[in-house]
Amino acid sequence: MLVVSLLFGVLLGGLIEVLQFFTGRYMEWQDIFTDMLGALLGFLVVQYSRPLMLRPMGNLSNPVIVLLSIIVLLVAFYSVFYIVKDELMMEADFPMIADFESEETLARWDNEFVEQFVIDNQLKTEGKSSALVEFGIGDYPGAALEVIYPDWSAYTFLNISIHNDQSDNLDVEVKVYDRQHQQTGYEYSDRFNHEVSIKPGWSTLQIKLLDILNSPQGRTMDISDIAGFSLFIHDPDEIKRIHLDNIHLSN
Ligand SMILES: [Ca+2]
Repeated sequence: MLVVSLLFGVLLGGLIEVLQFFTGRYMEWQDIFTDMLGALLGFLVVQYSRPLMLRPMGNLSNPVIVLLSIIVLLVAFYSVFYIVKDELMMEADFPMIADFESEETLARWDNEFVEQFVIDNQLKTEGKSSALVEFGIGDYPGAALEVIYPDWSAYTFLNISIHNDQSDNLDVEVKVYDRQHQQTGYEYSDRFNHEVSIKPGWSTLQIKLLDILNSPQGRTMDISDIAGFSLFIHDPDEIKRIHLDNIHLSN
């Protein structure tokens, strides 16, 4: 029973990870481990509740086991459904990359290295809302969009609306990289880095995709297989805030 539970967890977890990989998400072994732990926990719950059951273990006519199996299946299939739905939404919105119109799209970002990354309805250049990003004190606080539509080859410019909430200029760095960059170890010379000084208030940053294409040393970036985009600042000595909106490609 334990072996079956673990295998079931690993298989389902693996299926989700493979699906994420093929749709542009990262394969995270940590997630498979979490799925395994979930399966183990499910097994322990079944074991622990065995004395309370009316029928003996080991057959599918046991209502507790059937119920638990249904719950596990529903959770697993909800994850798959959620990923597919988000991928379709991302594809439909493209060449809009991030418009910050819904809370759920924030899940595409890695916001581990910022103090705050929330939808804000006060400031915006597009739609009803933007994202408030708060950078804490540290070496390179920043936010990275890691679930991204990869094929930028039909476009000429990357456009980003940035609101500098401070009353003096703020130096912001933009980073763009392709899948090969991830696979070869995130070398600084192998990605697009662009530092820009943003004046107080709204600015529209327009970056030529040709510059991104030619940025890696010794090769051209695969503009049809973009894997990530991030915004960060260097070593702030106090908390800095910006608003982000309308990150999109254009011709
Ligand atoms: Ca917006």
